[in-house]
Amino acid sequence: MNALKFVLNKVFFVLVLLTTCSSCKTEQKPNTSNHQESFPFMLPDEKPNRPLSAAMKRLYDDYPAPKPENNELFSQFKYTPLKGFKYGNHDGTISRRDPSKVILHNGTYYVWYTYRHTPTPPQGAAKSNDTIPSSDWDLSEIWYATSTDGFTWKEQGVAIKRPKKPLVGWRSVTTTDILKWEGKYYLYYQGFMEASGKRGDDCPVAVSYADSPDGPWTPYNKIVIPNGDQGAWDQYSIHDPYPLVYQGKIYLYYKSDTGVAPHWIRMQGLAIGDNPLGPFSKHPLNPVISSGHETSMFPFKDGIAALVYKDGNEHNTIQYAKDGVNFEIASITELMPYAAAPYISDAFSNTSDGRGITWGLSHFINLGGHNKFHSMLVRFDCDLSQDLHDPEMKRHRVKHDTTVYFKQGLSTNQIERIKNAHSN
Ligand code: AAL
Repeated sequence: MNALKFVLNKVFFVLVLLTTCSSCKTEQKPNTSNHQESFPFMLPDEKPNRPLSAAMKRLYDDYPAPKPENNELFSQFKYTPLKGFKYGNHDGTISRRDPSKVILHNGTYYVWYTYRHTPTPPQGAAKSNDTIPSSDWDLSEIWYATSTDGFTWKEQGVAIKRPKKPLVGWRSVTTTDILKWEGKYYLYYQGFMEASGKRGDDCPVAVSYADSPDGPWTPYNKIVIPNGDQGAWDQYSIHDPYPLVYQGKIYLYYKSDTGVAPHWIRMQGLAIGDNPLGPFSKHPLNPVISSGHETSMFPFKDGIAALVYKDGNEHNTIQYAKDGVNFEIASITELMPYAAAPYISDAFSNTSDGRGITWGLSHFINLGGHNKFHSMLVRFDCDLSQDLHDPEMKRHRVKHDTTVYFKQGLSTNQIERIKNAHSN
C-alpha cells in the first residue's frame, strides 16, 4: 500500500510541476500571436519595412536623413564680429542692418545694407520729424562695403540715396538685396513714403540698376513689387526683397507683416518675373512660407532652401522646396542668423544643382536698449553645403552658458502670478 501511495504522490508532484511550468511559460509570454520584433538598437539608415509611429515615419519621410549629423540641411551657426564698421560710441545714432546677399566680383566680396546716421536714436512715429527717426530703419540710405576675406570690411559709402519727395523711397530706402542679371546689377529695396510706424511698417519695393557693383546706381523710380490689394495678406508691407535666378526666371521672395500689432504674423511670398524692372507676378499660392521674418533662401540641389527664424509656428527651421514654392521642414535648429544674407556662389547662375552655403552676414538688433536702439552687422558661418562636411557644425545642440538661461528670467508680472498662485 505504502509503495502505491509513494508512486501516486510522485505522479501528482510531476503533474503539478508540468502544469506550473507550462502556465509560467504562458505567463512569461502574453498571447502575442501578432508578435512584433522591437525596433532595432542601431537606427537604420533606410526606412525599415515595419509598422512605424507617426514620429518614426516623419524621421524617414520628412527629413533628408534620420540623424542631424547626416542631414545636409541641418547646421549650427557660429558668429564672428566684423572689423571695419564704426558705431560711434553705440549711442544709437549710427546703425547698420538688413544686409544683402554677399557677392564676389573680381576677387572682392561686396555687401549692401541699411545705413542710418541721425542726430538722435529712433524716437517712435509720434516724435519723428524730418530729422528724428521713428524706427531703426527710418531716414536711412543704402550703403555698401567690400572685403577680401569676409571678416574685415572697408565701408565704401552710399550706393542709394533717398530720392526727393514724392518719389518712392523719399522717406527712407532700406533692406536691400542684389541681383545680377545679363551682366547688369540690380538693387531692390523697401521704399518708404512715410515714417515707419505711422500706421504700420508700410512700404512697397523699388529698384535701382548699374553696370558695376560700385555703381553709379540709376533709380527706376517706380514701384516694382506693389502692395497687395485691400484685404490681401500683403496689402501694407512688401519687405525684404530677395531675388534669386531659378528655372530661368527671377524668383523674388519677400516678406509681409500681416494681422494687427502686436500680434503680427510674418509670412513669405514669391513674385516671379523675366525682366528685373518688372512686371513681377505674385505666386497664386502666396504666402509660400508660414513663418520667419526676413527672407533668406539659397539654391540647393534642384530646389530652394530657406532659413526660417524669429516668428511663427515654424521659426527655427531650415526648409526646402523642390519646386521653389512648396516648402517643407528639412531640419530644426537654433541660434539662427537674423536677416541672414549668405554668400551664395550660384545665386544667379540658374543652377539645377545648388551647392549651398557656408557663411554670410546677418545682424544683431536692439543694441543699446530702447533709448539707444541701433543694430550691427555680424558674420555667421554654417555647413549647409554639398561641398563641405564640418562635424562641429552638425552637433545636435548648442551648449549655452548658464548666464544665457538666467538672463531669460521671469518678468515681474510672472513672479507676481506665481506668488499669487502659491498664496491661494
Ligand atoms: C527688418 C525687415 C524689414 C522691416 C524692418 C526693416 O528686419 O524685416 O526691414 O521693414 O525690419
